[in-house]
Amino acid sequence: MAFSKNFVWGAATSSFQIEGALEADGRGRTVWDAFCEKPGKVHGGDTGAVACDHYHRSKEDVALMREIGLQAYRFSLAWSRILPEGVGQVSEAGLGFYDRLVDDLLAAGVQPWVTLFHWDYPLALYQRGGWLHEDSPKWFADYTRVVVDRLSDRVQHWMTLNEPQCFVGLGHQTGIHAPGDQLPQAQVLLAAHRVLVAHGLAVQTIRQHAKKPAVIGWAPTGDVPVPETNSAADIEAAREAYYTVRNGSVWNQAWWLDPVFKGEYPAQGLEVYGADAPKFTAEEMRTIRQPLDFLGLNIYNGYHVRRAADGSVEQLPRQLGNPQTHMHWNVTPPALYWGPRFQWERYGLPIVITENGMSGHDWVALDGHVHDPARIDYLSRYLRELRRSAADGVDVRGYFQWTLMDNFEWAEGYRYRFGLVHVDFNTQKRTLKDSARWYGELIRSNGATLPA
Ligand code: IFM
Repeated sequence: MAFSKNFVWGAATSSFQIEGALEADGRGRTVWDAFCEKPGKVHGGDTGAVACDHYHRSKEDVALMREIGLQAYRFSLAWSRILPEGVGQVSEAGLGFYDRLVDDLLAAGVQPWVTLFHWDYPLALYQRGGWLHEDSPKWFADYTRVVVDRLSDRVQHWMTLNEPQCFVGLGHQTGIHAPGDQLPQAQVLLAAHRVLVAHGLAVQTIRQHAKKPAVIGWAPTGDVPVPETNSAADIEAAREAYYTVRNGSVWNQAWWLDPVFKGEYPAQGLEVYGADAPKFTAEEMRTIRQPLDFLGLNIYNGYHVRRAADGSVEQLPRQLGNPQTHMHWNVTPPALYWGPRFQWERYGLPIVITENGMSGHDWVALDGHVHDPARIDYLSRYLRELRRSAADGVDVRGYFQWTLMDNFEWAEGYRYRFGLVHVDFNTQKRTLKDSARWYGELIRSNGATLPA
């Protein structure tokens, strides 16, 4: 079976990674603005100051989306462009930017899929306690209300949070991302809890105030354990690895997804986190568990596991010389089969791949084009696996390639290029890569041009 008739094909970006214009029109500072200013935190001292200058070039970028043939564009809103202090005064200029972007997208025949939060947390709120503050879920809900009041007459697809595992784990536990904190586990888990309540309140806000029927999801992430063989034992070992909570880490699925879909933290997680687990009320758990329309999954890579003779889950070493992207992420296409399948089997919600893609050694060749055969091969291999999961009964509704254009790769600065469109960061010249044209053809055929 091929991709369903209404399957949605798109590409994704996020505000801080592409917009630049950090001081334009009264935008408030974010934790990422401050983090980039700290010596040694971002590769090469790179910052988001200009990025792809999308704030000033959004019309050109929408024209590129149209040229490629995207059906949908997933982008995030910069909270502090809309509310410079995070709460209170609304910036008409900031809101107006997204208002016009939505109009331009619709005029180009591209459906807007809006992510409310993709890591650029307002600095003013961080200084008041950030995600640890007990009011932080309400701050997020109030911001959501402003956005929904303005955009929901045209926007129907919403995602609350992008990759909570990252902005909590990397931002508050290991500190390699903004705001750069290394908190004790109990505080990390408290922040995570507030994040989940914020998600729930935002969903309620969208449902109550959207002017058009809303289609709502969120976009967690995580490497996918791939069973070494198709034996029931190895499949079960992979499933176990995917949902197991490990002490000292927030990199798992169950701690984040069980509350959202089942209204409870996993018992195994409560046990391993022990006294560090957050105190919560039944009402908070009810708030977190709001009906959603889809589960967004950001999936890039996986690792192989099998059931060991002693019954434990054994992670296999990567094979010598296995293919890796420029950023040294293992190329593991079956991750896009097993991830959607495990999540569908456990939570039963339609799946949208909200991110998938690779960083490559891309540059403009002497002939003026950007040849990126590795990306075409990567996407082909992963999408074949996604197609296989659909054929096996997983309800897969859409796919968003990460990312529309080369951009600011967080602590890695500008050195890794994930885009379908090459960006010369000195001149801001955009060049469609070969993969963009390939992807356009794939979209027009609804995936039929993928190899068997
Ligand atoms: O660039 C990031 C994105 O912001 C979140 N998901 C992973 C991408 C590649 O690292």
